[in-house]
This record gives sequence, structure tokens and C-alpha cells, in this order.
Amino acid sequence: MKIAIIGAMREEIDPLLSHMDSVEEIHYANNVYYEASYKGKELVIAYSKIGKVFSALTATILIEKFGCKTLLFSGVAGAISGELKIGDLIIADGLCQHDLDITAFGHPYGFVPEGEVCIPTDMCLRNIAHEVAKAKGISLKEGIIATGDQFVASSERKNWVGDTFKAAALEMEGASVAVVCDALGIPFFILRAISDTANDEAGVDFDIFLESSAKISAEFILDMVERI
Ligand code: 4EH
Repeated sequence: MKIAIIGAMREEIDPLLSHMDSVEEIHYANNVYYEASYKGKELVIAYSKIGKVFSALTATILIEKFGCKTLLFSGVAGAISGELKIGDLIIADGLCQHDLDITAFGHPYGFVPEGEVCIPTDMCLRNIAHEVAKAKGISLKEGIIATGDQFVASSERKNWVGDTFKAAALEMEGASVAVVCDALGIPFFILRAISDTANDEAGVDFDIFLESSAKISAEFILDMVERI
């Protein structure tokens, strides 16, 4: 069974590619897809580029063109919850779009007719993640992750997203990947390591911790792949 692994930025997939037993590049739709083999598992790895549109496109191609039957996202996120420190891992139990707003028509934030505010992730994949965390002796938080086409670097916006969606972390790709996988019936999983706390210092922290946090997430994902 082919497994898709997606990140948003090159830095999020480089620490995956460096561990592959073999890698072949396929150029498609203005992007590069890496067909790889890892400990006997068939993987297709790609970084989408930043934001909801590119990540939805890449997830769709991984499923429809490459035939991936399960999808894992690995990357970094800004923390909302005070319990999350830089370098900590969080898995999404559900994903919502914090910048989707048709409240003018009486709908709640994040909702469009015939959609849902929060899309849940696959329970089996979450269970595997908890097994891996136990085996590694590390703590793994689980909570709602909010997605939007904005790098959040303001306590005001961060607190609004936290209060409105009960979200523990935020990023820019998870919910769009969730929409695609949910529509196509593909079990999916979103893992993020914290790179910043989405406040006034977020830009500076992000630049400092992107690489180290992306590596923490990637190494955890590879441990999961062995158990799928
Ligand atoms: O893919 C985007 C990256 C930031 S934009 C979302 N990623 C990182 C997660 C993330 C995040 N998202 C929103 C980490 N911290 C976040 C935050 N708000 N505070 C980017 C970064 N570097 C260069 C260009 N764009």
C-alpha cells in the first residue's frame, strides 16, 4: 500500500528524504514528487508549497495520480495552547479553517453549507502515533489544529483562533488536506512540531526553529511508517 507523506516547505520533507533507501523524482504540475522506498514500504513524498490551495492540490495529486491509500502530513506549527513549547509534538484530532468566514449569512466561523467546521483525522493512525510516542518515551499532545492562509504573529489573532475553534495550534495547510482526504475517503493524519508561539516574536522564532522542529516531526513520522 502506497503511503503519501506531505509537508508544506522543503525544510519539512528534507529530513524524510535523507533516510530513504531509494528515491526517484517525478516532475508533475509545477512540483516534484519523490517515489521512495523505506524499510520495505512504498512512499510518495512531496512538499506542496505554502497555504491551503497548494496543499489541497498536492494532496489530490498524491491520491489521484500516484494512488496513495493513506496520507501523513509532517511539519511545524505555531502553538496556541500554553502547554505546547517549541519542539513539542501535536497531532490533530480535527482540523478547521480559521479564515473561512460567511458569518454574514448566520453561519458559524469556519463553516460552509454542506461542509463541517471541524474534520476529524483517522483514529487508527492516531492510535499508531500514541504507540510510537510511548515506545520513544515522549509526550504527544492531541487537539484541534486551525488552518488559515496567514502566518499568525499576533497574540490577539492567536487568542481569537484559540477561543473560537478551541484550537491548540495553528498552521496553513492541515484543514485543506483534510477536506481533500475526507472527500476522497483516504485515511489521513496531521503531525506538527511547534516552531513558534504565533505571537509578536513568531517570525524570529520560526526562522530559528523551523529546521530543528521539522526534523522532530519527520523522525516521528518515519517511526509511524514502520507500523502502518
Ligand atoms: O507553511 C507555513 C509556514 C509559514 S509561512 C505554515 N507553517 C510554516 C506552519 C506554521 C505557522 N502557520 C501560521 C508555523 N508557525 C506558524 C504561524 N502561523 N505562526 C512562511 C515561512 N517562511 C517563509 C515563507 N513563508
